[in-house]
Amino acid sequence: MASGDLFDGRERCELDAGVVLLRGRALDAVPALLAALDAVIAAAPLRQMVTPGGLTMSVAMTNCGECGWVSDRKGYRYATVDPDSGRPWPAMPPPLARLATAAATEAGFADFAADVGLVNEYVPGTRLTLHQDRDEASFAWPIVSVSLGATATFLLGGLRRRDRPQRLPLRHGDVLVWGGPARLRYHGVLPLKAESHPLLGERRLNVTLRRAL
Ligand code: MD3
Ligand code: FE
Repeated sequence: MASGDLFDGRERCELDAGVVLLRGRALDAVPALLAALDAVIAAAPLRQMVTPGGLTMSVAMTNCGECGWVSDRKGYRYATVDPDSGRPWPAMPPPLARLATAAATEAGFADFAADVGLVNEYVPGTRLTLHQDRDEASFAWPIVSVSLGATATFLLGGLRRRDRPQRLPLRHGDVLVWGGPARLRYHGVLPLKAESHPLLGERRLNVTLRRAL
């Protein structure tokens, strides 16, 4: 059998209406993506934000693009300026913008142009509780998620908080796109297990590419 026939970990699975998992879709771009993320994090360091209820989030976050997602005692919102520096967020790196548009197209969502890249950093124990992404101006656009580093277990819930979530591993290089009927589904991430990745160590970076404005 030719080596081209061997399964290389890349496949497209439609998990549910509007939820498309592109396994390994980001693998070719990993060096460019990691270099771009290093530059973003150097310009706008990762930080643990505070929720409106006064709790410090488990995930450390930063943003790139025309605006960024922020949380503080006043609420959740998109802001064009990094509140920690008073400067605009670093520009959206072209490799991230290209991957977002291509992955959205492959998932059936044409003409997607992200204006936000929200970067989430997970270390062992970091989790993200079940939530909806609803701070964007329009829910007509999909969201594209790129996973890098250690494997996480993500929770795919339903449209109501009480709907029992399905569990799915998200691995280095996986791209998940959700939109249309899935855009407002609840989702979260279980506490990261201590497991080392050759490039990122015991760390996971997830970038969600969104259209917020
Ligand atoms: C949306 N991030 O930043 S992305 C977030 O892995 C966020 O850092 C997670 O949720 C992370 O807001 C998850 C992947 C994801 C998975 C399933 C979903 C998002 C989803 C199902 C429905 C809607
Ligand atoms: Fe989310």
